Amino acid sequence: MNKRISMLFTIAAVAVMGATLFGSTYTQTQIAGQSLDINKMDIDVIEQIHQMGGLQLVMPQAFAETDCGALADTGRNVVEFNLTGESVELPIMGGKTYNAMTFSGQVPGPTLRVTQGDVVQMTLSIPADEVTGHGNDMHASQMTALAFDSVNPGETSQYCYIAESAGVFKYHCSGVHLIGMDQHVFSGMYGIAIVDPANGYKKLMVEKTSGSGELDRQFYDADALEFQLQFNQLYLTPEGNYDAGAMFQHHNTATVVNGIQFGYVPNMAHNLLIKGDVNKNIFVAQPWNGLENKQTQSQLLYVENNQHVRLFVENHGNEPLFFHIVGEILDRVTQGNRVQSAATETWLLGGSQNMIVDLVFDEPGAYALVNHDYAAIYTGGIGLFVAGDPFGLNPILVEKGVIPAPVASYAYAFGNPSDAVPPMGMNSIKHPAINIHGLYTDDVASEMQASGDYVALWEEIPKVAAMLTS
Ligand SMILES: [Cu+2]
Repeated sequence: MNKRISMLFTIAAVAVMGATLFGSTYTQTQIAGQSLDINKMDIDVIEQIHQMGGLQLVMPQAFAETDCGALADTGRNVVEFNLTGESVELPIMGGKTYNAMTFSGQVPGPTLRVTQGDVVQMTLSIPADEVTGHGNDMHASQMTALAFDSVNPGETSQYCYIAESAGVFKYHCSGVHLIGMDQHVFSGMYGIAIVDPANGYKKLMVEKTSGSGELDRQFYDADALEFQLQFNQLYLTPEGNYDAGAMFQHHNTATVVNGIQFGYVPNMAHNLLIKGDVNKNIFVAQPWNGLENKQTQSQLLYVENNQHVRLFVENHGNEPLFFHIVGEILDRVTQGNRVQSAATETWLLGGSQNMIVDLVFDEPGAYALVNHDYAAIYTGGIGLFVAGDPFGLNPILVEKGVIPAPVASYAYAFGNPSDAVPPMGMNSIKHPAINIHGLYTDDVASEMQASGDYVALWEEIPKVAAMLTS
């Protein structure tokens, strides 16, 4: 496309966006008819504006930044990020389903992980039978929002950008020309991009007092066991449809972590291990208890004691997130690539805000991560980390042959939930095993199982139970 035509399209697109944002009395037909018919535009007028410097207003650099070929030619590392926009039915608490919209059949969408300076090549495909168009606004990019315009069913669109800033960044559907963006996001079309700092993460310093009461600084290597925790709300009618009225009044019907209410709490297998009875719950709320839930059976987050743990946390919701871990102190909070706090009890994230939490779990035990808004806790905004072997299970697991030798965390026996584990980055400690857990369609879960990289606990738990009771 030559530059003049590009500019014309850009001007037209600005008009469309302006009309969509501010001109609520316009119909889409009027907008399209008015702004996209370049044959009726006065080329001389455009040229005059150009000579006056007026086109600076539409950020000419954006042409280069969205040009995938030009960016690839710079020699930078190019990372492809392919997404499909599809509406599906997914389970919610209480045995029902809701009408979800997803990136690639899962909520949240797949996590993108790149290094600062990489080129991201984002491709969004919408199947021909999809009921609506979808867009994708990636907050890790710094380019004109025009590139995020929606893609129609049966079509594919692509844009490229350089991930210039390190940190955690939301991406989300931008609706159909911004219309319905709220519905699409709260129905599940959100995810994160993690941009690792070009020079890697920093080692962690934890300041404590030693046994004699002396001030003591302990240092942990930059490599860490990593988790991702994405908070959001659901606004649903009893029939499982998006309830815009509830959203406008901030009356959410559920708080979700990685798409699920109470997704990281014990299940019947944990009941059996700790209480000796699958029916004796060990936690106040265990709504995803049974094997029949398959990939949505609740699972716990396992860490070792004295291990550097790094959490990538994003608040996708309309409500504030008061992130707290019961029984722990957040040893370091980083936003972007700058430390914001050390040794803080709770950190506040507003809507579409994120942070990286570094911490060490010193003592064996169960530690609840919460949104310390009590309404959020009781509607699902809680999950459990289990550090070390607080229940003294190592001897019995070894004796019964579940594991060959004592382990530093239960992750070695059962794995950590896949939806809480981000892709590996430059300072990632590999999880001992990863189990299939998440708000996935059955197709997504089947593909993960077929890959052989993940443990399907709904098949393994009966085998472990048989070993334990033999
Ligand atoms: Cu959408």
